[in-house]
Amino acid sequence: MKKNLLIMSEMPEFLVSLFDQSYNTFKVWEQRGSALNKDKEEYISKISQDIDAIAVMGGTKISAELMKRMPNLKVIGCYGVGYDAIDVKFAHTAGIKVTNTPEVLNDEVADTAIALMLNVYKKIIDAEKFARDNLWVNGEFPLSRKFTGTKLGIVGMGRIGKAIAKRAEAFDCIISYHSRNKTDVKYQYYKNINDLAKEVDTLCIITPGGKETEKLINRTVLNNLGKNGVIINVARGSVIDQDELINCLKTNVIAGAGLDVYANEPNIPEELINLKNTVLLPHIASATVETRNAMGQLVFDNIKAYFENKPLISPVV
Ligand code: NAP
Ligand code: 8YV
Repeated sequence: MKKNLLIMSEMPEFLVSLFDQSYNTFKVWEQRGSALNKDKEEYISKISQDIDAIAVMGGTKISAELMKRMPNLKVIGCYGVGYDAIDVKFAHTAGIKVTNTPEVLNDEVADTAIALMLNVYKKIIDAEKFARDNLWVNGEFPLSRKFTGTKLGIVGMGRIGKAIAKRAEAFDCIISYHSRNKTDVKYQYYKNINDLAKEVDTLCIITPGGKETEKLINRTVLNNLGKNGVIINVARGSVIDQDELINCLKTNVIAGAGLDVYANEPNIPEELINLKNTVLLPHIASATVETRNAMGQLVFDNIKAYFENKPLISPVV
């Protein structure tokens, strides 16, 4: 008998069609009416008793309350490596397996981090607009800053942190890092994030989100990074104190920021949008056809493995 799969948020067509072939699918995002949340809520209430599995985008919250309403729920497939939106602690106590999509997106996210660095330093986006607006006829575009050879501090030397470091080596960056534990890399380790911030030109954030890392990048870290310093965030908006970041960018306490993630997505504060020293992306670090396909396949394969009593490919432990 086919299992019942609740798809919480809109997912790529190929993945939905794979799911449609193997499961009875229930698509929450299609429940659009005048009162969106009320419609979704009523829909979930009608089917919750029968749900065996959930597939969900990384940004969609899966709370303990929601899981408690699904007595048959066995497995949650998260379409993303970051699972901070899922109450994993509760899931584990309730015997619900959680899977995520590590490794397959390392290259993509690292490429995006480097793209943000190059864009903040070399002002590529501003220069492109300048050329397109035909302003060159009035004079040269102002000089920007050299990225090659700068000191890069990576906060979170995990799978993606290492992929960023590998790329930064090609730019002759002097690389160092902070995480809670020293790891097996040749780069200089800083136990104290403020010591790292004092030392580097760029701080690139690539830790998980959630309570443990909330506002890890606070006013003190930004002060220590200093007036020539650049922040790059491809982790989660929660890792930076966003209000302090805005204050520091406005008053030139730091030089600039390249951001893919924000405190309250999909909302980007007007103040950040109006700043000239920011490069802003709409959480697209992993968003290419190739990488999203690989992530989708992994979500599918994990849920399939569960129902075939095979070992999960990438369980969250
Ligand atoms: P990972 O391999 O688990 O690496 C995480 C790193 O962060 C580790 O070095 C870990 O080291 C460090 N860390 C964890 N908690 C910390 C803390 N409290 N303070 C300092 N360092 C801490 O994860 P990954 O695969 O590289 O992914 C990292 C994160 O990137 C994901 O969780 C996700 O939030 C984000 N991400 C964003 C996008 C995007 O689209 N923007 C895409 C993919 C991933 P220790 O345990 O030693 O501290
Ligand atoms: C996804 C991400 O875009 O993997 C992650 O942690 O943030 C991104 O790759 C996000 O999870 C939406 O599904």
